Amino acid sequence: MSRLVYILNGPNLNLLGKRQPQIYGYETLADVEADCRKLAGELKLDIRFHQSNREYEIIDWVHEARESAGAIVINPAAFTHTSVAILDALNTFDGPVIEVHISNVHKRESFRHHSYVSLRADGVIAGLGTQGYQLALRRVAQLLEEKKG
Ligand code: CA2
Repeated sequence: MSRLVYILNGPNLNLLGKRQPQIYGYETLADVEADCRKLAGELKLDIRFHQSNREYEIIDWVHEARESAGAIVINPAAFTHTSVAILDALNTFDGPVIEVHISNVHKRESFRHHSYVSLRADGVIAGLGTQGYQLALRRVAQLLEEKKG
């Protein structure tokens, strides 16, 4: 099983740390990527870290992951609540999928309470801030170990 993990981020997450810190905190997406790279090194995982404001790019990365990756960590951002297309793409991926939300979506507007991606995700992390990405990576490392047997 490949130890490559795709970490995918949806629309507006490029603004992380620059707006609405009361909801999303002060870390930028570059900080999150650096933290993930450091932890991935410790866990002996390789990562591809991407962000896009375009749904089709996220779908294309999921297709790429099908060819080479062992797991996907995804914060689909607003596409969480709207995208059957991302759900369909994730359903073609065989390895573990962990869904991450920085904020506690269940404490927010009701339209954030439903996630299409959760219909595929093996685990969901919400409301733990940007630390959620690292917790997701730790879980993925464990699941990949278990699969190795
Ligand atoms: O809590 C999360 O991680 C979300 O996925 C973030 C999405 C939101 O639509 C989801 O309901 C929950 C929004 C991402 C926007 O990111 C920003 C970051 C900083 C400033 C403005 C937007």
